[in-house]
Amino acid sequence: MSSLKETLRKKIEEHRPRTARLIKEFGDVKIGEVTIGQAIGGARGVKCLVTDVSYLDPYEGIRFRGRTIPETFADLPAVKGQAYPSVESFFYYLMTGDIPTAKQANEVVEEFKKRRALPQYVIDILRAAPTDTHPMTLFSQGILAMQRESVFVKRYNEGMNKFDYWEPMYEDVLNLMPKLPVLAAYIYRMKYKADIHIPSDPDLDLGGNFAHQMGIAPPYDDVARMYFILHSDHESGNVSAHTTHLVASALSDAYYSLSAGINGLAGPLHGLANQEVLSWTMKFMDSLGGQEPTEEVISKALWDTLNSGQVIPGYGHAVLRKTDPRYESQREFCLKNLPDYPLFKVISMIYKVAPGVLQEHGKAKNPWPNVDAQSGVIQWYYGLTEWDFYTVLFGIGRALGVLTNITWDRALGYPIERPKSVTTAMLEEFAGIKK
Ligand code: HAX
Repeated sequence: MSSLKETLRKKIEEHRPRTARLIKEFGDVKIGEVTIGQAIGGARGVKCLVTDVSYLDPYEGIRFRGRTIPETFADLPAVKGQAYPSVESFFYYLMTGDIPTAKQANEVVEEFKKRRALPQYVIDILRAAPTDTHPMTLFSQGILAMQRESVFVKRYNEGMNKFDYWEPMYEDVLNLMPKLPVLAAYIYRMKYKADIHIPSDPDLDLGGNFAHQMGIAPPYDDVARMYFILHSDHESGNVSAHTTHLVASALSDAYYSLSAGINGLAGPLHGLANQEVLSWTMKFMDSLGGQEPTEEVISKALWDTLNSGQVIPGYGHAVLRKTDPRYESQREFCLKNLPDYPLFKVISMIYKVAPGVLQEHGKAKNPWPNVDAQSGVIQWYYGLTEWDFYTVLFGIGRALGVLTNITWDRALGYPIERPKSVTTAMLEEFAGIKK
């Protein structure tokens, strides 16, 4: 058995009594109340999900298993000769909460390599889709197509003890995760690179092989590692994480669950915002007709967007109340690696202007940028200019977090999710305005 699975088993066995005790002895303890505003308003701030994989503080930002982004990058073993850790070492960390040794991380690298080949039937399905199909649709379809391989379904149909559910879920997760970058690279090259494909390189880790199969030279491999880790998890309430968890709660397997989560990520208020940021910025640049952007014209363009009833993509957040540390981390990368790049300068100018515009507009509770405001510039700089593809990159990263979560959901025996709804008339009764 691999060291990851062994460690995970130990952690699960240690954790189970904590969850069981909380339900049995303290199940009636209140952790919050729900208002009418929250019931109508997308359950904002309602505490009704449990995860130990990450926690999002409105003012501090995300912590993965208790570590901030800089701490995570500093503490995980970096890939030899590179600035960032391998995605595989991060996956070990997310799953177990332990920083892996170089040997343990390498075991995951090798395990992922064994499982990453994309079945031919997935390729056939992708190729059968109309050529204008969005890359996110293809990505979701590719994941769903592989559902027939689910180990969980096979074991469930054979008859399995509830306490053993996590093991076949883990197997599905380990089969699915390494295939995602390969699937993504296939979609990318089929759509945008004359359908010419690059075979995977058996010497490379997930990030390295992704860059290689995309056909983008180093240091894009390190960019991919950074990007996937940064986008992995943002606690459980965001649409992609919540959807994946919700679908898995019906004992749907990892393929069904992740495909559903990816569909949620494809919404413009969620992951697709990274595509929207680039398309907004490029339209804005085009409108300048070659003139240098100034803060005044940026401000006008932002107001035009707001006045036409649209959102400023890449700004605002349902939980955060400051600049997203994932934005800051990518900004630092840009300041170090592409400080004079014209597009980065425009994005920096927007950062200077947009929070003030949004404050003056007076609606958004958080006028600061989120992860999506900065990520496209880096991709563009390294030659990935097809912005329709950006959310697929997000999807690979997000899979790390949500697949870890659903493994733990099965380990801790979380039940089928089923909140209660009320009618508008009932709310009027609660409010005391109904006769
Ligand atoms: N531009 C214009 N208006 C905005 C805004 C923005 N960037 N952010 C919020 N608002 C508006 C809302 O639309 C809402 O308006 P109404 O009262 O008319 O409905 C009002 O301000 C209050 O919203 P909020 O409470 O501050 O924000 P929500 O929790 O409702 O929504 C969103 C959070 C991220 C969806 C929102 O800020 C938004 O639409 N941002 C732009 C899209 C975006 O960048 N999405 C990516 C978010 C990060 C993420 O999930 N990445 O995957």
